[in-house]
Amino acid sequence: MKIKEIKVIVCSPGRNFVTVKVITDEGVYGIGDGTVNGRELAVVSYLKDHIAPTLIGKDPLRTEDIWQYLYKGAYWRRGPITMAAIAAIDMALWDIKAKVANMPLYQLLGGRSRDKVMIYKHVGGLDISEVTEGVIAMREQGLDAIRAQVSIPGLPPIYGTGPSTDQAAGGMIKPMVTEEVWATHKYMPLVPKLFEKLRDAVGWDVHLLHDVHHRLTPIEAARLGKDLEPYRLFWLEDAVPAELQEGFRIIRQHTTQPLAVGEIFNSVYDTTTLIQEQLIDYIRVTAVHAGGVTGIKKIFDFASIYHVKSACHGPMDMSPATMGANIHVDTAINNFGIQEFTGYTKETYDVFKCDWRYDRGYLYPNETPGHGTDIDEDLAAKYPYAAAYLPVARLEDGSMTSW
Ligand code: GCO
Ligand code: MG
Repeated sequence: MKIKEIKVIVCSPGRNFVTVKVITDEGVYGIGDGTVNGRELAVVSYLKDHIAPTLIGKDPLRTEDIWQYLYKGAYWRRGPITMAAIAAIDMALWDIKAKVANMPLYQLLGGRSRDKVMIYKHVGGLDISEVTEGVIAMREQGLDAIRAQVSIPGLPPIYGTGPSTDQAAGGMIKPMVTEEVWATHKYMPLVPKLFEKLRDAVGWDVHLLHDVHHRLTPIEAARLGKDLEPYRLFWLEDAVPAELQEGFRIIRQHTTQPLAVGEIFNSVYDTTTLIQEQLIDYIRVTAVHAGGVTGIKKIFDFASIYHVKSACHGPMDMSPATMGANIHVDTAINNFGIQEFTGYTKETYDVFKCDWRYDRGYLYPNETPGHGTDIDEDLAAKYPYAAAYLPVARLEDGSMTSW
């Protein structure tokens, strides 16, 4: 079997997605996702100009060798654009391999380790009572794990908290960069009040999560972790900007609050200190941003040695193909923790045909061959690329800060 053609499909059914279709000389094809939110066309060029021509004629079943060929062979290793391009090809090759084996992908990754994949969704709101109502409503929809974010009084709504930044409504990305305002001292006292109210409202059977989105310093994060301990969060996510892995040592010294990080990581080398020193509890890499099925499997297997669990990043800015790949890895590995799943818009589900399914707080892999996601190319063509950017953030004095 040989790779005959590699198509790179860019479409925007509500938001931009970069999709790869690897077609073999025997007619079997595979689908992969290479979407990097706000930087999509960089991956398109990487795939079209620098990868596709080098893979024609290669054996698509050599998934490990092709991964290493693209990783080691580029010389310029790692980075989000390179790793997303490798991921797109890798996901498509695993899709092909599973179709050739006539099995759902999880069978090739070790077989089933669990019956269902627990997910969490997001609730945001302009004040604590609005968030509480949202969490109660989600609980009624069957969710066993819910992430809660609240707007900060005196500041305009920021990421994840209000209608202007509501991902589910697709409002977070804009045709041009918008600027948000951040003030740590206004945020810190508010979050424990939110979770006190939530525990009163929904009790202790439900997992509650919170995303700091890389906004604190280590000692601030340590303080927040301590203040949240009475409410026993499932995790505190991205408490600090994670380039400096050593920052987590300070947080860990001060709090027993479980910690999660990893959505912007793209290789196992971003995680070595964090995992080997057991500074985190959940590693949140995802198939598209960390080198595909091959990439995240390497990271999760490494994490399993150190009691760190998986938690694939999964908002709607990665395509259903990534979600399909994630669900199969989630199903197969032993050290699964949780899967983020915000769901997709109707337009996205129309373009991407999914055999995997969601039901009341849990995801179930397809039993059909492959990772269970396909693309309707004709329909995709009706949703052309539309320039879109994530916001940036400034402190109240106007200086740039982490978004
Ligand atoms: C999450 C993330 C996302 C990111 C987004 C950026 O936890 O789901 O923080 O919402 O902000 O993926 O493109
Ligand atoms: Mg996050």
